[in-house]
Amino acid sequence: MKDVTPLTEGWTLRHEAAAVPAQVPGCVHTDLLAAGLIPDPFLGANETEVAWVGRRDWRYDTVLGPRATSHERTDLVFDGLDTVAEISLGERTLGRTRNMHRGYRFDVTGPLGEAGAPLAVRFTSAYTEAEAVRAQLGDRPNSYPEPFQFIRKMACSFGWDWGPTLVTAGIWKPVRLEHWSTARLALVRPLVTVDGATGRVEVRLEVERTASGAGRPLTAEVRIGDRATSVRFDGTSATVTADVPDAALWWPRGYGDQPLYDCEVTLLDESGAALDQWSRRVGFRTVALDTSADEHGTGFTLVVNGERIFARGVNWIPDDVFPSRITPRRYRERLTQAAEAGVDLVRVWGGGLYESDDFYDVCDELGLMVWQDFLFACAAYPEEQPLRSEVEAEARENVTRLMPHASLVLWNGNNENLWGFRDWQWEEPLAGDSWGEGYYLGLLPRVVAETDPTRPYWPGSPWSGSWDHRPNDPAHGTAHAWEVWNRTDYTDYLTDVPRFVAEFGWQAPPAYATLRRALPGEELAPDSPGVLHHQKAADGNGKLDRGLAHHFAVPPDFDRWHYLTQVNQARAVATGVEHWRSHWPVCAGTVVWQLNDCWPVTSWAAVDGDARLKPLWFELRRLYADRLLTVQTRDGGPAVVAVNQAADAWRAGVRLRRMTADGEVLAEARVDLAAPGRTVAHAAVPDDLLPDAGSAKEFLVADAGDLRALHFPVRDREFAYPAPRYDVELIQRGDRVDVVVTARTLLRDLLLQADRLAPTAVADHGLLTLLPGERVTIAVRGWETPDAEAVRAALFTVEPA
Ligand code: BMA
Repeated sequence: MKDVTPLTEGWTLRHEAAAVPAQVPGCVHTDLLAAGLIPDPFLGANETEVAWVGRRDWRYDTVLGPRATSHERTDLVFDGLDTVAEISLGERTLGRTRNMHRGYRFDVTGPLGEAGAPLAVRFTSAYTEAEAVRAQLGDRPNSYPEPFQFIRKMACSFGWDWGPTLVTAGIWKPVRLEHWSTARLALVRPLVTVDGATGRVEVRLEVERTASGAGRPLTAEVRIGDRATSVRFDGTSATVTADVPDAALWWPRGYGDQPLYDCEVTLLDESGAALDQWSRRVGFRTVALDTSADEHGTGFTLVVNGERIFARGVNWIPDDVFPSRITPRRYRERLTQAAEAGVDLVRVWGGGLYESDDFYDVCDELGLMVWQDFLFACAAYPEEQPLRSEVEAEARENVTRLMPHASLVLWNGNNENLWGFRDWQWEEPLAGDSWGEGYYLGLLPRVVAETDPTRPYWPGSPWSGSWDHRPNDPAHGTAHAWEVWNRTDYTDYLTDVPRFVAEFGWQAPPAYATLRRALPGEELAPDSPGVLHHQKAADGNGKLDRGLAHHFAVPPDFDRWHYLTQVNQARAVATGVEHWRSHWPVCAGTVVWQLNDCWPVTSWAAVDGDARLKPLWFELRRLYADRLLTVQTRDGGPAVVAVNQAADAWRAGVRLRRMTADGEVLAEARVDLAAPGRTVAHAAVPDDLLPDAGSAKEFLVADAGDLRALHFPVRDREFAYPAPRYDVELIQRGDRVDVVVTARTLLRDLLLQADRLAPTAVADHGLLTLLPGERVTIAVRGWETPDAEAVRAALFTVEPA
């Protein structure tokens, strides 16, 4: 049987004349940080101070000990090198690499002598490589002033509109020695399908043989549960098909369970001795993308096990700008945060990574569908060498690696590049140069079809299905709704019904405690130097303020600015999701930009860079619940809408109240809605329930069970809010403190910023609107020193203009 020796210990990183201990997997920045040689780039403006690190070459060293193996072959295997590296063992150069998204294997068979042999990995700055390729192939348009499209490296490490420019290098994934004889499993591709009640795994495998192993009969055995199937073969490839009768289906969360089956592939020699083994978990489900034309345009609906699904999505970016720091535990924490917000689809965005298997394992377990972009974002990408063969190799490797995962439902060619070519004036400067079209419409669909034909492929996001329509035409395929954040007001989400909204979002600062930690000593202001440094979007704060000014008077002080920008973020996303979900099945998904952050920053994220939940996260939990009650416009007037994504029918008795800001009920009525499973039902709001927009103090409250929808006919700054009054009571209950707030007036978007009580404190509610007399209990955990005055200082609510 193959032997594996991990090579993660004993590395050093050479810095000037000294050698500092190096972590493998790891990267230069985290090693320098651990050695106290650079300040934490996430704090203050240290990012700028450490920019030199990305421009330098670096070297990692270790020693391979003397070899005590009886195996015929020894391979040195790197799962990932970031990025431009030369690997040498003793005097011998083993190879050179230029792609972060691939693994590398070198034959290092042979004795190393008593003392072993030095192993060195020399990294050239990614800038040197990217700039050289750019010089060779000619510049191409992109969205940021960095050469990220000229090198196969996580694009956002060069900086993004939410990310710092921290161009690192290092051995970012595990490295090991593999000792083997006769043959090893070089490639295992399980094609998982469902045929009636039978689950089928067709394993296509390729083996590599030693010279003495050539031509020897081998057996490949596939075991699923207690059933085994095998074939004998003497070449370098074989196919073994294993059937699982009455297979339990894997479902996205909310649609059923996530049964996973252990699938084990064993390679045996003619004596029956095991040579190599591969094991993963697989899940049985079918997945299709329905993009048929209809009276509304070209649809874009995911269909799993025959069930058409409205995707409740979020976009995922690398969870750390230094991805070697992302542990399995951290993936689980972040993805659980997504699942607990009601999310059922995560789109892995093309400026980041093909994530580690740990990510997809958690998605398999939680029933989170994964839409995986190929790694191209916001740029024209050259199709010539040396990039073309890297792209092909990387695509084949990652499609193969990820195909066991039941959660993976879609491969997508790129982020915004087809759109950029057509609508961002790229065509003229390109002057006929290649720009990536051949990847998205040629190479990548071919790689997916050849490697994993069980999954749908879509050329890009946004993309309309053909060049007949502009890539971002909302009536066709996927659309990104960015005009609204960039230029208008969030109420403009209501102007159309795209078939699938793959990106839209609104910025807000991170939690207070996150900013406080990131900006030590700074007096926080919306435009203080650190706050601005941790805002990477072009005119980001201008957009925040203009977005705010449509609804509120922009407050001069930081605390209220911080609160209101977070309210605006939640309201913006709510406006989009409520509207688009209410138009199911014409619209078949919303993928909020973005779930997470990669450092502490003002961004579109729902979970900030220190893992704290922004009010948007709590709002998502309401917006993405199976049942959503909302007030929308239908046939020219307000209607109450019941969106029911559960399997069971929802019969909603909705109590409607037309109220005033003082709590007076002007009219009351009941409407009954019946929404069969996975449908939407609506009913017009009766005329006498319509709040009078002219009065500036009337609004509509719709209640169904514990769900509530509110409709204010005028904007906040025109609304006659009362001066907010409430009572607060604290009740200690074991390790939590219940904060009981009783409203004495209308309280709109009441928020307890628990992290202001203590950096460790978390609350179980986000924004809450209370009518006069209503009471809510907010449970706070992680708060050792309960104090009513502190609570009052951490409670915010909308105030009269
Ligand atoms: C789209 C995304 C990202 C970006 C976001 C916010 O362009 O694909 O590139 O971060 O919008 O501007």
